[in-house]
Amino acid sequence: MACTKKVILLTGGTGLVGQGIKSAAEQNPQPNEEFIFLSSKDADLTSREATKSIFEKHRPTHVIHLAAKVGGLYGNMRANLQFFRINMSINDNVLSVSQEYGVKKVVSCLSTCIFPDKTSYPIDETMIHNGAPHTSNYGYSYAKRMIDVLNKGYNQQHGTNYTAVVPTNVFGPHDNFNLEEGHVMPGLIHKVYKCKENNTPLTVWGTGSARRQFIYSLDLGRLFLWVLREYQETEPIILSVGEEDEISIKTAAELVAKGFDYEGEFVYDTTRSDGQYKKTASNSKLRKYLPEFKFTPIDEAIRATCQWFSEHYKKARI
Ligand code: NAP
Ligand code: GFB
Repeated sequence: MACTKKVILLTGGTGLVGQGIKSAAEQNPQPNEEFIFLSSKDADLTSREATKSIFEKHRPTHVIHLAAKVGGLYGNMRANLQFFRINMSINDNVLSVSQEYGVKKVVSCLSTCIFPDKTSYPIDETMIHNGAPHTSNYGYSYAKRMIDVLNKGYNQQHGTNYTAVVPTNVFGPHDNFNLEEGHVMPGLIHKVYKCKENNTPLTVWGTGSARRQFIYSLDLGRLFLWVLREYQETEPIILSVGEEDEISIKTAAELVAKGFDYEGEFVYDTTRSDGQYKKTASNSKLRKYLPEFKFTPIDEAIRATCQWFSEHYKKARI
């Protein structure tokens, strides 16, 4: 029996995570799936009218909702208000218009930084609303938590099938390598690339002792497709490597140096904040579903991203 055609609209499809899903879909295509990868140039989703017209144009049956104002620790600390307001309007427009256009399934993207800062570890999916997030990114975090609230409301009152995934820190090709706005992994990759070129020491911001779990965008892309195709729950699911794979920022910097065969000196700028010390997340719910899923070894994934950055330096977001 022929499978019904799926028209899958990816908001924020041109970014790091969107392009990770694109690679995964190209590696494992399904004949009944058509993907549309949107950028903000196709439609500014803070505008309800623009959101409606892009849905009118593509008439999606499924939505992967990634579009957001996204940034690293220092970008968030400078603009919590904008992170809250812009993401609140994007999320409300996309979910309400999805309901209006009868979209069968929406998979939205949260982040492990939204969990309470003062918590027991490891963090799991039941803890999303158990207390205030870290002060460095409360704007982004509360706006993301409201996606979970919106999902519950639409599912209860309109019988929709809206769910969400919760990745840890993501890295890979097509990331934002801007030093002030971007995340730590692309920041370190951009810095080491320049330090190697200029034969200068690497400055790591903060003490280097903070700890993070990092997921490669291509692995996250494969997991997103599994959620779209197989995951039937409306409750969120954490998409992450295991707790045992959590590393310090110092180790992340050492792995990036190895990725570029850089042997220069490391300097720690402790005038810069460490942000949240850790946000150790459990992936046991994911492992119940996918016990055999293989994550790309982090040194391999970092070396591949260093190579991508070297090859795309001129066109990359820096
Ligand atoms: P990204 O690389 O910065 O991409 C953001 C995407 O959103 C781009 O396609 C951008 O379009 C689009 N966008 C931004 N503002 C928009 C607007 N007003 N209207 C329409 N589209 C807009 O971000 P990312 O890292 O891939 O993040 C994707 C999702 O993953 C986000 O929801 C983020 O919260 C989540 N996430 C990311 C991480 C991480 O470590 N990066 C971790 C956990 C969760 P343009 O290309 O036109 O700018
Ligand atoms: O990825 P990142 O910017 O954000 O990581 P968070 C910040 C950690 O890396 C801090 C250290 O401990 C910094 O001191 N660090 C060292 C650096 N060198 C650098 C560098 O060159 N650039 C950056 N950016 N950091 C974000 C949230 O938190 O996590 C976002 O603010 C989002 O909202 C994201 O959720 C996934 O991991 O601290």
